[in-house]
Amino acid sequence: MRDSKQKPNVIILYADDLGYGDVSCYGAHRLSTPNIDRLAKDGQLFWQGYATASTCTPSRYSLLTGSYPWRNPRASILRGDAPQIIPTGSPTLPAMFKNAGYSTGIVGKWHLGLGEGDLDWNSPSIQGTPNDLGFDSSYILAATNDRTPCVYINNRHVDNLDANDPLEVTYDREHPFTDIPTVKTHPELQKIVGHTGCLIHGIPRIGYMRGGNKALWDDETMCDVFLNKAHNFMTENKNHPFFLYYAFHEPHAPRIPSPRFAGSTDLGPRGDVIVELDWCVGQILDQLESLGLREDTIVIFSSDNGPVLWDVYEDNSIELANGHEPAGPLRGGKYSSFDGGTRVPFIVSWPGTISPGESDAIVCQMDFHASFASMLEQELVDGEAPDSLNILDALLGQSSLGREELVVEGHGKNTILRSNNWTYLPPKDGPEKLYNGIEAGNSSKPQLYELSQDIGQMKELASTRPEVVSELETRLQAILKSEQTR
Ligand code: NG6
Ligand code: CA
Repeated sequence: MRDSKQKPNVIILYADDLGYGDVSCYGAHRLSTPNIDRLAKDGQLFWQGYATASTCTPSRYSLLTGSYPWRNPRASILRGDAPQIIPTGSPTLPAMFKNAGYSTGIVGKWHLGLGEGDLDWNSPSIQGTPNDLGFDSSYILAATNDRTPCVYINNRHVDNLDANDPLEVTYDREHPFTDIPTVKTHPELQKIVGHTGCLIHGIPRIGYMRGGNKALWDDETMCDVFLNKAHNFMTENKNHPFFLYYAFHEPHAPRIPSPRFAGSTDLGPRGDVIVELDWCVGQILDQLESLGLREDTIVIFSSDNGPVLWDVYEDNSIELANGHEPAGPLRGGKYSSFDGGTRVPFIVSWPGTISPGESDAIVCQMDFHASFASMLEQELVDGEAPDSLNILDALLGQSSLGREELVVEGHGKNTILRSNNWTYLPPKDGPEKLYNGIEAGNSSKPQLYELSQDIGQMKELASTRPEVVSELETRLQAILKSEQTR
C-alpha cells in the first residue's frame, strides 16, 4: 500500500500545438473540453504560462533540461532520423525525479532525437533514447506524426518490428528510396493533400521509410495506444511515487481522430482531435481516482507551442474555424514571435493541496525542474537546469509572484524578452507572414508592447518608449551571453 506521507506523483500532460484559445476554460466556446476544465476547477489556471519556444523541439528541450533552447544550437525542429540532442546522462527533469526516488516514464511524442548518429532502427538495444536521460521506461514516437519513421519505439527497440523486414529511414530528398510509394509515384494512394515525402496509410509524410511494415503505427488508434501505455505505467507504479510525462500527438497535423471522435465537433478534424485529447485527459483523471491517487498526484496540463490551423495538410481547419480563435486574444500562433507562439494553456492541479484559483504570475515550463527539485529537497548540481527558476509557490497557488523575465524563441531562433509587463521583439529580417498565414513577428524595427494593457499586441510602443527599448535590448543581450540565469 502507498504511504499517504509519500511524495506526490507528478504527471505532465503535454499537448502538441494546442493554443491559448483552444480549451473552454481559456474561453473557447465553439468546442468543449470538460476534462481539461475539470483540472482547472481543481487547481490553478495560469493566464501567463509559457513554453520557451513557438515550435516543438526547443520547447521540449527546455521542459526536460531546464535550459534555454538557444544554448543548444541543435534545438530546433528535428528530422525523424536526427540523433539525440541531449547528451546521455545529462541532469534532466526525469533524472532529478529518479534521484528523488521516483519511477519515471514517458509516453507519446519525443522529438528530441534518437541514437548517437547513423541509427540502426533494427537494433534491439538502441542507445541514445529517453531511457538514457532519466526515464525508466519509454513508449514514444520518434519525432512528429507527420514525419517518418511511422513506428513506435518501445524502450530500446522499434515495437513489433519483423527481423525479416528491416526498417530504413532517410530524409535525403535527392536519393529517396525508389521502391516505396510517394505522392509522385502513387498519387492514387493519397488520401489527403499535405507533405510530399512517402505515403504511409495514404497520408503523405515528411521523410521516407522502407520496410518495418508490421511495426507501422495506425494513426486512428494512436490516442488509445498511448493512453493504454500511460494507464499501464500508472497501475504498475501505483504504490510508489512516479513521474509521468505524457506527450500527446494532438492536435498536430495530420489530424486523424479515432472514428469515435470523427465529426464530434463542427470544427473539422482539428476540433475532433482536441476533443479526443480532452477525453484522454479525463481517462487519466478517472484512473487516478479509481487507484485512489488523485490527492497524491500533481497533474499539469500545457502545450509545447501555440496553435496553427492550416499546417500543410488540407483539412479545412481554416474554413471550419468559423469564429473559433485558437490563440484566443493573443496575436500570432505556432512559429510566431508574438505571444500566441509561446503563451499556452497552463494548469497545475493537486486537489487537497492546491486551492482552486487563477493566477497572473508569469510561469514557464522550464521552471518545473528547479521548482520540483525544491519540493523534493533535491540540490541542483553545477550546470543543472541553468535557467530553471524555483517558482514552486506560484505553481502551487501560494504566491502571485512568478518570473520577472523570460526569453522566448520565435521562428528562426528569434529571441524575444518578456520583462514584467513588457515584451520586446528585437529587429528581425524575414517575412511578415509565414506560409500558413501566421504573423511571424518580424520587423526591421524594434517592437515593444505592454502586455498588461494590450494582450493582443496591437499598440506598438518602441518609438514612444525608447528608454525601455534600450534597457530591454541591453538586458536581452546580457542574458544571451550568460551561462546561467538561475
Ligand atoms: C515544420 C513543418 C510542419 C510541422 C513542423 C513541426 C513544413 C513546411 N512544415 O517544418 O508541417 O511538421 O515543422 O511541428 O515542412 S512541431 O510542432 O513539431 O514543431
Ligand atoms: Ca508542437
